[in-house]
Amino acid sequence: MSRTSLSRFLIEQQRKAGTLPPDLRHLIETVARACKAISHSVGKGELAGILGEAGTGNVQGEAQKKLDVIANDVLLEANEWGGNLAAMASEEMELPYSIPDGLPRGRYLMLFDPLDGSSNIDVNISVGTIFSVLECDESVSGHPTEADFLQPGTRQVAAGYTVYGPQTMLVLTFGNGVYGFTLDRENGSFVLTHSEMKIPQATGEFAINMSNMRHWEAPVQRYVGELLAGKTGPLAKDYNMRWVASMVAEVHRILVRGGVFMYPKDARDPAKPGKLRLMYEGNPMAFIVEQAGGMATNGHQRILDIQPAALHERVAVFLGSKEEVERVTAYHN
Ligand code: AFP
Repeated sequence: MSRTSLSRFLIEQQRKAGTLPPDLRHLIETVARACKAISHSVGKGELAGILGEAGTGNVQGEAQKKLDVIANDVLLEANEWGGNLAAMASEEMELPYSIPDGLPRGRYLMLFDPLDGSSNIDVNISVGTIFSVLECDESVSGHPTEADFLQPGTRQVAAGYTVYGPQTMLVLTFGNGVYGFTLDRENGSFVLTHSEMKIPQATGEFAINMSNMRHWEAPVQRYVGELLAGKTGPLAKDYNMRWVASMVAEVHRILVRGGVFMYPKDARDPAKPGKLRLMYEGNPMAFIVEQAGGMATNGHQRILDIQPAALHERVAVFLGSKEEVERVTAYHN
């Protein structure tokens, strides 16, 4: 069987009616290289002494794991000298990281969650990297600021994630379908294994952290109540439940076999519209899910249409198989 490497796939995309600019191709290759390094560290675990807490906190007040910090540094170092980016922003940094003076600056902005699901690292469960690429406005001449990143998800030119599980897989979209690449650990290259990934419209599987049930708003209470009622309830169908607590792993499962993933707004902290972050979790995952034929809303509107007001803004998330996301969104509206 002839294999298509990530490099070959990207070059072919570039040739195909110019759908992929060369500098964006180069950026994605660099991100993929960084993800291989992160995959290697994740795979070593305790052998490299990198499990456990870093002893620091991030801007959201969450304790950082050693691997959160390592993955963030790997992504910054790999991308700062490539000449494709004007600045980067990350879950682990309060402010954007501008490409230092003396290094060539490119026209893209990248946001990432370097190690999503990091509370799962120490227990050897899948974690992942999520990234989103935007264009920097041409009028920005100096160092980009937070305001330059505040673009709705519809403006993303690329998004992807790498899941570090039993296999390491990179899943990508540039707005014309979703493609999955499996890391061949023997020769170190990502190989196209999942072409044109499509989410089934209907599903019998849902994912939500049920321990928060008492804090949910009425539409979510109603919807999950109906899922739990199964065949004898209004949906007349039995549903199965999964909760990995790594969004990357949940989205990957949904891309492969369908399902609905929810992290709703809840009453634990009424000031927050949800737990997940819009710009480096909600937007890239919504872009991928929509490109695979699924749907992603905050309960009221399409996630990709939200105008962000802050870099680390939070968002409620309902994504996956269209029939179910439509239903839970209709209950909100
Ligand atoms: P961590 O990266 O802090 O482990 O958070 C992971 C996450 O943002 C997302 O990947 C999960 O879906 C969600 O949080 C899990 O949250 P709960 O711990 O509230 O279930």
